[in-house]
Amino acid sequence: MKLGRFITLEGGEGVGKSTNLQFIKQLLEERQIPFILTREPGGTGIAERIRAILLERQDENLSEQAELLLVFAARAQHIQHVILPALQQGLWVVCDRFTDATYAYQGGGRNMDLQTIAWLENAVQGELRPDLTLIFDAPIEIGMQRAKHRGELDRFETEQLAFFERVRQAYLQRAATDLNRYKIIDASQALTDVQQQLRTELAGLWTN
Ligand code: Z5A
Repeated sequence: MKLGRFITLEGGEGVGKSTNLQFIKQLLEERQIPFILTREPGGTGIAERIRAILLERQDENLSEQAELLLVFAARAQHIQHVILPALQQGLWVVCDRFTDATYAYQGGGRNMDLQTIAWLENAVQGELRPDLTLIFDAPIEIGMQRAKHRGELDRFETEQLAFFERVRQAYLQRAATDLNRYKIIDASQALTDVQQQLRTELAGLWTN
C-alpha cells in the first residue's frame, strides 16, 4: 500500500495555523483523501499531558533542557502511536506544528544548540520527515493582535517580542534550506488570499 503524506503547519503565534488546518481538511475531503488531523505538542493521551506541563505557568521554573526533552518525549509517543501507524495505513497526516517548531522555539527562541536538537530529531524520528511544511509567516504584531482575545496567556505567550522575532527568523532560515519541502505562506493577507496560496502549494501533492 502507498504510504500517506505527511504535512505540517508551522509559524508563530496567532498566524492562522488552526484556522487553515480546517481549510486543508476541506480540501482533502473534496478529494476524498483519507486523513487525520493532529497537533504537537500532543496527539496522544500521554503527549497531551506533556503539552499541559509545557504550556502551564507554574511556580517551579521549567528548565530549557527539560522543555526540550519534554517536547521530544511527547513527539516520540505521537510518532509511535499516531503518525507512523496512520502513514502506514495510507492515511495522510496533517499536523499543527512538528519538529520545525523545536528548531524555531527552542533553537531560535531559546538559543539552544541546534546540533543537540538535530541529534534528538534523528534519535526520535529515524528517517521520518514531513513531505511538505507550510510556514505561515506574518509580522509578530499581526499574530499577537489576532491571538490577543484568547484569555489567559500560556507559558510561551508570556515571552518578549524579541523571542518571537528570533522564532520567526529561525523558521525563515529553515525554509531557505529546502525550497521543495518548505513553502512560505504570507499569513498577513486576508484569509481568502491565504487560502488561495494554500490551494496553489497543495496542488503539487494531488498529482504526485
Ligand atoms: N512549541 C515548542 O516550543 N516546541 C515545539 O517543538 C512545539 C511547540 C511543537 C503551543 O503551540 C506552543 O508550543 C507554541 C510553541 C510551543 N507556543 N507558542 N506561542 P500552539 O500551536 O498550540 O499555539 P499557538 O502558536 O499559540 O497557536 P495559535 O495561537 O492557536 O495560533 P494559530 O493556530 O496559528 O492561529 P488561529 O487560532 O488559527 O488564528 C488566530 C486568530 O486569527 C483567530 O481568531 C482567526 O480567526 C484569526 N485569523 C486567522 N487567519 C486570519 C487572517 N488571514 N486574517 C485575519 N484573521 C485571521
